[in-house]
Amino acid sequence: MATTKTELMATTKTEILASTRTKDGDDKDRANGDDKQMEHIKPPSFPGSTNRDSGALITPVPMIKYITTLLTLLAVPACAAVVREYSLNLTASYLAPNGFYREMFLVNGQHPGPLIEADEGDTISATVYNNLQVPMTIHFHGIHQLGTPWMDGAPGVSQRSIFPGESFVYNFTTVGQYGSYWYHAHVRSYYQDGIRGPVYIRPANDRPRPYDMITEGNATATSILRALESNPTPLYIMDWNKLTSDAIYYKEVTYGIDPACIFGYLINGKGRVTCPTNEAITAAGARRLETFQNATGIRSSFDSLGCLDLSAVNGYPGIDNVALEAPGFSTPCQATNTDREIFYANEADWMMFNVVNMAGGFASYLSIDGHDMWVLQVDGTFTQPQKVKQLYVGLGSRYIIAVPTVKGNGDFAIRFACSEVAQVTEQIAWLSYNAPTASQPVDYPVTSDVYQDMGGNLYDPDNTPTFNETAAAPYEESLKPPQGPAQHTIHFTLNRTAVVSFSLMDGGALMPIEMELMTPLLWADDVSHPTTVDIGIKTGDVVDLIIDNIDPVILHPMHLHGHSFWVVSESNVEHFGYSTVEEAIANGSSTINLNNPPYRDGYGAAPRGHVVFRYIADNAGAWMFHCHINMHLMTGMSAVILEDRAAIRPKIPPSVIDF
Ligand SMILES: [Cu+2]
Repeated sequence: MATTKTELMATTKTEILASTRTKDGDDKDRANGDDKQMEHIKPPSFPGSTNRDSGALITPVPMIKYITTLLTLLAVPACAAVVREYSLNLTASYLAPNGFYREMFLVNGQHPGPLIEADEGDTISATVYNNLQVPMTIHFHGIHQLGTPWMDGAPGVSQRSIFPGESFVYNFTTVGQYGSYWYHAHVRSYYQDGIRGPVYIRPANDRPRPYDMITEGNATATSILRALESNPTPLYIMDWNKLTSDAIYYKEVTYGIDPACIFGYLINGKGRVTCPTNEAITAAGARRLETFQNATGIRSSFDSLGCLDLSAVNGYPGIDNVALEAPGFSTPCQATNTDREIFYANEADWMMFNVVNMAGGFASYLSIDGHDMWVLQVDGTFTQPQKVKQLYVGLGSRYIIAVPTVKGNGDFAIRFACSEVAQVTEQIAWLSYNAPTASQPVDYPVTSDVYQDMGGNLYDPDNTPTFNETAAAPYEESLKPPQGPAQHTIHFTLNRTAVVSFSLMDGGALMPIEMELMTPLLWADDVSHPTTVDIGIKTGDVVDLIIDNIDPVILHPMHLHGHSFWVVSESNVEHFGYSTVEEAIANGSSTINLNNPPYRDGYGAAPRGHVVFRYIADNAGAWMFHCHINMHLMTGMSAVILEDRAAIRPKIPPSVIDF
């Protein structure tokens, strides 16, 4: 699927493949030899490319070293690390993935963008061509950018934006990382418009895998799983809006309202709008109505797309719903019959899915009618396997699941139901045992066991195992957090300070969206902004992040750049209550787990609860820590943690600083 080429090269080309800014206007000068170090190749032609001169030079490739390396590779094992080159061409289009046309963004002419794949240890070199009319950066979500913090794609933090007509080369190693990741725009909320796609890194041969535990030692089954692992089936969930993200943001800041709802989900970029009865929505949303009433004292209701009437939160009784343009309030639900995704299981004994939540706002519950799911990896780490029928899919998080097939006849629904208070909405894909056909299965199947309703509620909770995030410790038992006191403890409070104002810093300081256009904090002279944490973290230090969520309704999915972390304490009913982990241990806190905690790069902080993340500062840089709900990030719920900046500052390539 990837419209890319993979070049076999040794891994010592960083200085040559370092990011290079090109503009159509200065291509000629470079081609005339003003940069003698580089040879150039013509870029591939792109579907949907609108305004780029096909002769523009883009990716510098060191030809002599390339040939030398090819010769060298003849003598080395096939598994040697290589540089995998990708081109990501960003364009705008006008399409209707759910049956309703709107402006949207594409990567290489598609949404989601093409798969970027590698073997563990490879180097990825991805050239981004910004043919949009807005600035852009790409963040490789979950990739640590070990030693290359300037490739992290956080505008105003680790790089300057790629402006329209420009390109930038993201060049980084995958050493030490495997499994499922994704890439997405990190400027404003543009990934919700379509700038998002998957990254998959096949694990090294010597990684311990938990497959024997689920196959009970059956060598054939284990080898099947091992084979499936090289190319798991994509199962990407993404939310979809009626308006562009800029239009939504404009309404937020102009009217001071929170259009929290979506126009429905897409799965692998496909889906349709369905219009359940109001009775069905209200039944599935009973839990949400109760939660909302407990928090606000108001009995709310749902619109025809399952969106909870949030006038009370918005502070507008009798809100102007036309101005809000929440889906359904402005226009009653209209069903469409656009295609859904279909997977054909045929005679396979197992399916393996790569589940990625690429949404801009919502977590969801996944279940597959009539099937069990074995959860094998979470956020790029093999975990103690769990056999479940429902999986909570956190915003930004990734899960590798193995599904034993049932080999019946018929079509089984793969269901994603929104888990958030704001909306009852569901999208389905199909797992089919029928012969592939051009026609789509019926709307709602009843051919098999259905475990959850469109609100994610279980029909039979006592007999339906669900994924236990807290218990999903790494399979490699040595992957434990450092014991003893941390060198640094940072306390954060998640709070909604106004209708469209979300804070993370104690004291309520907000990160302004204008930060995106400022000199990146990675090398800026002035780092005194109130959302920058500059406390002298040195390489090797242990850092604890204590996060209390005082919001009564919203779970905030917190994402840390540059690191994975252990979730060493969590609660959905109480705040942490101590100033350090040490103090909590000394006082006999029951929520601390330093023995076998989950290892993640994103994790939800429950309303009225807390989480504590512990990580080792092994990656000097300037790292964002933020809520992954785009609207919260854009209105302030973000911080930057500086880590041994002095050590990395001299290593930043001039091409990045001068970009
Ligand atoms: Cu949030």
